[in-house]
Amino acid sequence: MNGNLKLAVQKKGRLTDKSLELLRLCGLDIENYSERLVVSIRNFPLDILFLRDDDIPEYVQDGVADVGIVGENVIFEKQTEVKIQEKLGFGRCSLILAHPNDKELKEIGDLNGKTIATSYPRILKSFLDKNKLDAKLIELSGSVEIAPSLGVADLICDIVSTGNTLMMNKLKKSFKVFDSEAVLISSEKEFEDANKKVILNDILKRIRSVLTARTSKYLMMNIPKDSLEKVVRIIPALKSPTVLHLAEEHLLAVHAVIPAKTFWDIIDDLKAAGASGILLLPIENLIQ
Ligand code: PRT
Ligand code: ZN
Repeated sequence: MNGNLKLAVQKKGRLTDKSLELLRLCGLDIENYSERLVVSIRNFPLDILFLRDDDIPEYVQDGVADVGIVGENVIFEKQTEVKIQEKLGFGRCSLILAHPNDKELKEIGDLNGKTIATSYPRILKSFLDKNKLDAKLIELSGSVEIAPSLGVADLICDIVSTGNTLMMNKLKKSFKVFDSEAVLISSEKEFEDANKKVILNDILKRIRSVLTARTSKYLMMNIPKDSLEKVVRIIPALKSPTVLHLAEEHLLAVHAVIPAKTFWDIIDDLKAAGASGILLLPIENLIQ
């Protein structure tokens, strides 16, 4: 026991690289971790435990790990008692019901009497119960998408992100069961070691700063002095823009942090107001 916060991360899979990238952006110096079960961070009181994603909710619930990064789909399937501390904005996917292209499914009631193959029996069962549906459930641990063509099931209930797997297996989406993304979880119970709470709050503060920075950009431009009022009205800045004098007297430089997605909506208005030399830069961290 070294007093470090123990964070469980998927050992090898879709969430591994993104989880480690997020931690690196939080300033954590992660050494080469290949094939190691536990890695201690040199410049932060944190140990990373590399585990199968299916085990992470239970390990966090039982206190083997203090916190973990895992998909919401796994948490709900495992029905563990854990607290979601932060949604992390990656690993986005949906659990959906799909059926062969040449079949029809008009309304949700048409699921009655059907056979559905899935690796998510608990989530599917609660969806069926909530909608008062009576369908037969077949649990498969993988390759769920081939179940209809093998004649094993009428439908599947599986994770989809791009939809390519459905297309390649001639399947069509019918109903969405739920949306998922990677989240940071902790146990429902308070930590016994108060210092771990301090470490968790520090890492959460850093994660939130990285996440806000991802959706924000730094906008810079030069404008004619007399356009200032107009330009300030156009910019959807998070805080009041910075205005700087330039060597050329009739010009001003304006800098602002804006929500990234608004850039293309305001660019024409900025140009019409006389803005020139417009630059949009990424932000690594943003402390509000
Ligand atoms: O070995 P371990 O048990 O740790 O990993 P795993 O194989 O169980 O999980 P992994 O690495 O495949 O996925 C980890 C997590 O990533 C999942 O629990 C989800 O939260 C999330 N995620 C995001 C996905 C997908 N996108 C995804 N597309 N998980 C699985 N898929 C699979 C899906 O099951 C289907 O087979 O990809 C296929 C569909 O993808 P598209 O792009 O063709 O629609
Ligand atoms: Zn898994």
